[in-house]
Amino acid sequence: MRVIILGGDGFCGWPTALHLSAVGHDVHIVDNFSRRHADIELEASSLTPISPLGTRLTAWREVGGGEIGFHRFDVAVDYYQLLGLLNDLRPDAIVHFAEQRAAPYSMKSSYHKRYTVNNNTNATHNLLAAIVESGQDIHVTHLGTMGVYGYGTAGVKIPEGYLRVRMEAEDGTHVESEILYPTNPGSVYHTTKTLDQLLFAFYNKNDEVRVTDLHQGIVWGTQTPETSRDERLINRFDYDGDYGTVLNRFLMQAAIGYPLTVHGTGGQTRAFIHIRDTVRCVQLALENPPRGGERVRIFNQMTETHRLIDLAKLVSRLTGAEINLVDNPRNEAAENDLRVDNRRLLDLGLDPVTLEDGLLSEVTDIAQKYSYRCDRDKIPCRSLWTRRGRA
Ligand code: NAD
Ligand code: USQ
Repeated sequence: MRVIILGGDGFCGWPTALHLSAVGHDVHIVDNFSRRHADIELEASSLTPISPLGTRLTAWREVGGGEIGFHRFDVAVDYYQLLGLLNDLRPDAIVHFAEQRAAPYSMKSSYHKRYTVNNNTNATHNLLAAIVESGQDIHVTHLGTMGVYGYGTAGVKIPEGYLRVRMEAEDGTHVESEILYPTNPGSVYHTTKTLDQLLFAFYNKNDEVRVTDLHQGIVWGTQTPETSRDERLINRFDYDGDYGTVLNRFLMQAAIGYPLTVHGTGGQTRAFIHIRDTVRCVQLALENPPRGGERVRIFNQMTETHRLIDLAKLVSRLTGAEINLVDNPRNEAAENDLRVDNRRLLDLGLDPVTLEDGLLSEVTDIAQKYSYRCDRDKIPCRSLWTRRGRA
């Protein structure tokens, strides 16, 4: 299958590109390096020493992985380059990772809010409009987020995208329907993912664009079998207060003896998935596409849920790290339950990597090995979106 990967230089996109290439697909990356530019803006960098994309692609060729194409442009701006690429390559599928993905970054200032909305909404809309204008039947697989649902479920398992509802009509009879699960985003970033959902629903209804939307939890871990094949292929590992996600931050903090930064009481429950499962899930979604005319397919791409305080205790048990309950910089519920239906990817054959399997090796193989590259000043979360901190 010929696959274009939008955002293929990023944390999820790079290992996905290698994995799809390794299993025999013809892969082409599109990226504008906005994530690398954000590192320059934030004066932060990946804990792991990532190579320039050209070096990565040469290394992949040299280890026998094959040719991966690269096209540098901004999907949110360069519409005619995108359309031209679709007409040249005539791909079977496009995987869409090309969005600004950090909630704290999206809440830093009005500039960051506007950038995130412009970038994410226009990237998704340009993609859909270009597919329609190209006249091709291309399957879009999009990386969405569990955060579109919000994290409070009143004890109900979050279904995969759609909610069955029963409404009372004026004559007292009942009408049943399935609607998109009501959105409840917690940041400007998460809000853009709810806007994406509406764009997909419209283009699917109006133009029969085939879409799989993967509502992914927090990704942890760094390497996949392919990125481990040569140090030039190493994946990025973000630990700074804007882009670092919670479990990878805890692992790095444990490795350098920095008390684990639990926001508030740590009663927040979130969904998690290992990066090795991310790449497999994308493969499963691509190789099992929706039929023509099928509504947008939504899979909950997560494998475990955990309370943050329990995660911190687990990391502390494994490493002896101290736990520090810090003021929560975010406007979010202090505690929540989270139960999630994820049967559809399991039914397609996903065999999850569990936290218990992978945590310790992640601390030793990655976090400790590269701890000399850590800048401790970049660890605190300085993006505040509580009322007291609003700019
Ligand atoms: P990332 O920032 O590492 O990668 C995104 C890539 O897209 C970067 O290489 C960036 O340069 C590129 N990009 C962004 N805007 C672009 C544009 N307009 N044109 C061209 N390229 C552009 O992020 P990631 O962690 O790999 O996340 C990828 C996707 O997965 C995101 O959409 C994110 O919302 C979703 N996701 C990530 C996680 C996670 O924990 N990392 C969890 C759930 C969902
Ligand atoms: N948190 C801490 N300590 C830290 C960092 C974070 O307690 O040092 C807390 C946050 O307050 C929050 C939770 O951990 O309650 C998760 O924060 P996070 O930064 O790990 O994840 P989040 O902001 O939700 O975003 C990440 C990705 C995003 C993706 C999302 C999936 O950056 O792209 O969409 O996870 S989900 O969380 O399921 O919505």
